[in-house]
Amino acid sequence: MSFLNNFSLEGKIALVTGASYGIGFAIASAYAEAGATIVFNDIKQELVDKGLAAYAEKGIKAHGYVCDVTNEEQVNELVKKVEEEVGVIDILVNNAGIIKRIPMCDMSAAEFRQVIDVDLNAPFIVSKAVIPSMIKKGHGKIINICSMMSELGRETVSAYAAAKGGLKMLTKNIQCNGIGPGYIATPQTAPLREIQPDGSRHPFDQFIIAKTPAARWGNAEDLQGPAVFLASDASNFVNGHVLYVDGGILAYIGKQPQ
Ligand code: NAP
Ligand code: GCO
Repeated sequence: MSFLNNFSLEGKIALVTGASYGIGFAIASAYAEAGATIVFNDIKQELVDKGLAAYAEKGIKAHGYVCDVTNEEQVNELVKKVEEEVGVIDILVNNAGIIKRIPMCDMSAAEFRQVIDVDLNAPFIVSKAVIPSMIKKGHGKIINICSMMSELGRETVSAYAAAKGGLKMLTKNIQCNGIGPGYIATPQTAPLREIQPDGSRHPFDQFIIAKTPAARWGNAEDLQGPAVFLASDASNFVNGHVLYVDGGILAYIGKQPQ
């Protein structure tokens, strides 16, 4: 049997949270191409419907559910429904996430808690809901979508960095790994790439291009290969690892002054 069969997700059921669009949608689409059945959730029915249509456009018959990942009751209900209607979840990607770009001294405790709730507490809640059936089945894979901010801070993302740093440590588990995307062009980073009134690129956009050895923003498709690897048998001996997919930013101290 070819070694490449280890990368197949044939016959697997994958739950990707918050995957109506963005990184989650790209990862779920790659999983479908690798043979998995796709299950995803979003907070609003209209977004679930939009997501179902987007998957259908790619020839993917996904299963979409409304569920707020911070709500333990809704999460337990989601997992129960998926197990009844689709089957036991083999692969969980904790992708759903938010960011609030507010300097720490201007951020309220409630805003801080909201980011921690979605980006750290929710991966714990969803993982806890799917693990029992994985244990019963004798296998399962969990992939946490961390961030470069699992390693670095920045003036306006202290809550997000705290959450993603915690998520990196929650990833230190068996058959659990993480992906740390760099700066990826999705709705979440759209404000950082807005064209300025004078038609110039956003200063942060220029900063990231200069800082990234690959000299570009990442796109969600850059994460598909790493995500399939971590969800497949090809990574069965890999545990607790965060795979950074960042165009080289974390590996590079910066251009030396001429
Ligand atoms: P995005 O475009 O903002 O999409 C986030 C998704 O999560 C949306 O579908 C959103 O649904 C959903 N979501 C948010 N809160 C939720 C909740 N409580 N329950 C259920 N779904 C919820 O973000 P993205 O750029 O695709 O990022 C996806 C993941 O990658 C996040 O964890 C993010 O932190 C991480 N990440 C992103 C980047 C980047 O540069 N883009 C880099 C590193 C890591 P709604 O639209 O209904 O809110
Ligand atoms: C920001 C960005 C980053 C990216 C990503 C980097 O405001 O700095 O949103 O946080 O989303 O997490 O890995």
